[in-house]
Amino acid sequence: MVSAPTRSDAAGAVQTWGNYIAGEWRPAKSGATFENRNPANRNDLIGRFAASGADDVEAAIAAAAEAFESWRLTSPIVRANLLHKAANILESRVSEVGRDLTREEGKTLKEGIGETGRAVQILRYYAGEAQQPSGEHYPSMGQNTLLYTVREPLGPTAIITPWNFPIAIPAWKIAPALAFGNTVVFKPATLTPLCAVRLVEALADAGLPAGVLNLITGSASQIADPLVEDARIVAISFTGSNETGGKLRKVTAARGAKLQLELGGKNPAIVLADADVDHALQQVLAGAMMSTGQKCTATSRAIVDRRLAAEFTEKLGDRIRGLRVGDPLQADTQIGPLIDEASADRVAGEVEAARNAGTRLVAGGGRLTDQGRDKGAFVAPTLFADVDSSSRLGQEELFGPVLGVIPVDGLDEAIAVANSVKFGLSASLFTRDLGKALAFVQSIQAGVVHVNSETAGAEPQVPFGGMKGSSSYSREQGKAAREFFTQVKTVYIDPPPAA
Ligand code: UN1
Repeated sequence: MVSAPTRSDAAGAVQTWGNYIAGEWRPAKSGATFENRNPANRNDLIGRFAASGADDVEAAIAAAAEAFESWRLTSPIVRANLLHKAANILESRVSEVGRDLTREEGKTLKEGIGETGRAVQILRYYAGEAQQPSGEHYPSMGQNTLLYTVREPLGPTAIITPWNFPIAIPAWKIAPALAFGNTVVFKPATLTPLCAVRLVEALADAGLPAGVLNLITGSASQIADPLVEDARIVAISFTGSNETGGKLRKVTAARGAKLQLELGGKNPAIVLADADVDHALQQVLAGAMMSTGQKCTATSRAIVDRRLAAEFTEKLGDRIRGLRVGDPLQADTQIGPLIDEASADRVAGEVEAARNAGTRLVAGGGRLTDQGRDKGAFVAPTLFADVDSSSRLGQEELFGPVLGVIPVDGLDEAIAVANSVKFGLSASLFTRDLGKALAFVQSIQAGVVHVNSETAGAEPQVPFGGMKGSSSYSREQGKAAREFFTQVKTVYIDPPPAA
């Protein structure tokens, strides 16, 4: 049996959750389900979710296509009111949903509740955006011509999201899609379906009309192709791996669909000799280790002036060794597990390979299995010193709590090293020198640039996205979201000739 979502699980009962299609919670047509387990404790079964197939995708797309005909004509003010209502509903559930997020994804409770609050803020932001002016009035050659543009919705869209921000990223894609009159088929990461259910539930409870937002859970290998290849899906917004991003580029180029990609990062924090060292240490630590390093905006390279490098590395190592790693539902835990066993083994393998290549390990260095941590996907927060920028550790995104210090001589070399990777998502500089800050802002190849703050974080009112291999030149959030989720119609209106 598929449960309608409930917000408090009966003690001990394991629920089965459905897809949400055409305004109804339904099991997969095949009846198949998959299990979702807590990455901090594999004995904790969170629930069973619909393992969808091509026929479920078909039903979701058909519902989104049908609903588009009336949703595109619905007043933006009505759409705004629905988003406001959903924001209020989610806000009233913020501690329960934040707890679900932590149990399912593994980031700390503070981060889980914080991210849920962020989703609330995003829903509110797009409720406001929906009410902003759209289109422009232009002068015309024709004396009496009314010449203007309007921005119209695209149609049914596919929203494909990762597990690392399991409620904020879906909110920042779905809210603008809906605000500007599109309908949605939402395919969340297989590892975090409960957060997807919680977000959809808030929008459904707010009174979103049937078919406007459809959720299909399950494995990408079963549902991605029928979703992204369907001609009715006119636009796709995806955050995830460069590998999947590359496949989506091919599919959408071949059939002419609009595509927005947010991919990986190998984000540098440059620390100059004149920086406030304590502040830089604290920000670099947070940028590298919060959410167990599993952010595409995480800091994974500390590029430090050689005069400071030894002292900085030693102090950072002390702080990293002092981090409390454990059950993220415990209030005093600072670092939770990785998302699953496979990720923990993969990251531990990368750490082992870097050690074998002779890189100097300062802190951490592998799986943690004591203090009950053998039940979960725990990896020690890890620091390497004197990293060679051209090594794998210096170039590839590891997506875990692993940071390398790369010593350099001054700002020019720091920027050259920072830019020497295929990614360009976010970057930080720590300095007191305004001239150096401005030179950094001008030459760093990154879509999001920070001076004296960490590389992660994204406020909803400004564009977010990367340069080079991190993105697809389009941006998300802020006013950029309207550009992606609408298309322009140019209108000439002339009076009929006088009789
Ligand atoms: C943040 O830094 O708070 O998947 C947001 C990611 C990014 C979002 C980062 N797309 O990690």
